[in-house]
Amino acid sequence: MWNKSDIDYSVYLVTNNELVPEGLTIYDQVEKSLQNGTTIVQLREKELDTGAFIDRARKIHALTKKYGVPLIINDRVDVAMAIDAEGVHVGQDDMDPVLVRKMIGNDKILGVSTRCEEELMKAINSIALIDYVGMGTVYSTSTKVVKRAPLGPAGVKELLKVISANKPELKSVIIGGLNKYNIAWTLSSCAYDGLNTNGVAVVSCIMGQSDAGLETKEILKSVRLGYGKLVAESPVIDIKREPAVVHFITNSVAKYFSANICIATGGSPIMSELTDEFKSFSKIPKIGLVLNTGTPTSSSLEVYKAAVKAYNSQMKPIVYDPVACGATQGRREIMQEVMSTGQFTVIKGNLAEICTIAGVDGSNMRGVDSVMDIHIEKIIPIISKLAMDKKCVIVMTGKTDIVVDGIIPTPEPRVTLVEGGNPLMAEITGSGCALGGVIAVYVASTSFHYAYEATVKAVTLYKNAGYAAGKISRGPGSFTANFLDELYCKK
Ligand code: 3NM
Ligand code: MG
Repeated sequence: MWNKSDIDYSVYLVTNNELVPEGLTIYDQVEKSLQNGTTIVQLREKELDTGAFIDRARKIHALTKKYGVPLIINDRVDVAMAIDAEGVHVGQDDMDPVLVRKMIGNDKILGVSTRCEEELMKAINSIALIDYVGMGTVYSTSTKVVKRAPLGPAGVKELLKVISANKPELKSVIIGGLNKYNIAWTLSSCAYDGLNTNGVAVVSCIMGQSDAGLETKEILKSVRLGYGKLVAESPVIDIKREPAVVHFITNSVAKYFSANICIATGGSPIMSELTDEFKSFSKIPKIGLVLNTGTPTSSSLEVYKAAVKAYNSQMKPIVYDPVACGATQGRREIMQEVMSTGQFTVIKGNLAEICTIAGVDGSNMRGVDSVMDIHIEKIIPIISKLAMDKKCVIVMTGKTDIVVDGIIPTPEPRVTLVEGGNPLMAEITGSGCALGGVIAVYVASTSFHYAYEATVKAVTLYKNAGYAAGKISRGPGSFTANFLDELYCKK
């Protein structure tokens, strides 16, 4: 018999048979995940006929029982009753929770999906004795078609406030686009405001992985870090008080200039491509990585991947600059490999680079306007979608820099256009690359939750310094010196 108040919702695995990699089965995935710390399982089947659904549910139930974990059936009360599962989960368009409760009795777990305050209040006030609510979508997801904008951590916090004000004993889990990288950040953001959800519900980041056991372990670690408020908050970005270290993996042309610019803006640069060091660098408290793939060699990819893994594992920011990533097939492949290795905090690129990453043709995006060199109304939706999909901040550089927030959509991504600069910036080599370092200084100086604000600050500083330096310079030589001075004085 289950004591409902003791159910551990920390890692709530929702199955999806379609995501299971070739050569593995749903049973392999669920069992490996159970062995490594999943605390509750929901069987979610959208295609199976009733007989096959019951058959699968019985097999999954045998596994969950073996590991002492409750099994929840999505939507189908009859299937849950047929196999005597521990509970049922219903969405807003499924059977009324009051009816579900009548059918399953008071001892079973009943969960309901809620997407907004209104649905949450309905669940709170329901006479169905709902045990927990699922709250989502937190971030964009490709596992399920969702019509509403993601809640983001801010939206989650609003819902958690409603629970704590109206029914603090109601359990909750969050769902949608959660992965081993963003779980700690999301939970710590809630914990910082004294709000706690009971767990994270995940699908693709376990079901779709070749090593579901390892991934479960990492997610559990991320959950614990999040509850432990790992991420120090510093809403005021003060780089003078909180100097950051920037680890540059950057192209050979930009190294010297990037290091100088980094120092001028208050950071300490480290240039290293020695993979053995990455792990220990990534443990430095305020460090950010600039990954600039501008001059790749035949062995660079392994260095890039090792760096992404190291910084992701320590939840440290990465600014990715995919220089000329669309120029050749080789560069395109490097970009795709790097992108699939992990999570980035900021991606910075020009029009062509951002379009390449977004997989769209950028040739019709160029405008003729002298202020904006692009069709802003066409490009913003593309950048916004990319930012949401990749759950990061995107900076598109040009005459006007565009910064878009895909980390904390509220509910639409925030967009800032930054004007300024000077044409001489294009006459000195590495000025675009060095901006990545300034962004890293600012982003590493604050917490993940303020990555957008930090990026806007860095980009604005850069444009302002370029503008001021341009006014007093005769050409690229004096501009370089003046630009460095302006950054140094304005930071
Ligand atoms: N429900 P993943 S989002 C099953 O918002 C489900 O209610 C959602 O999958 C909701 O962890 C979702 O792969 C899918 O992003 C979540
Ligand atoms: Mg449903």
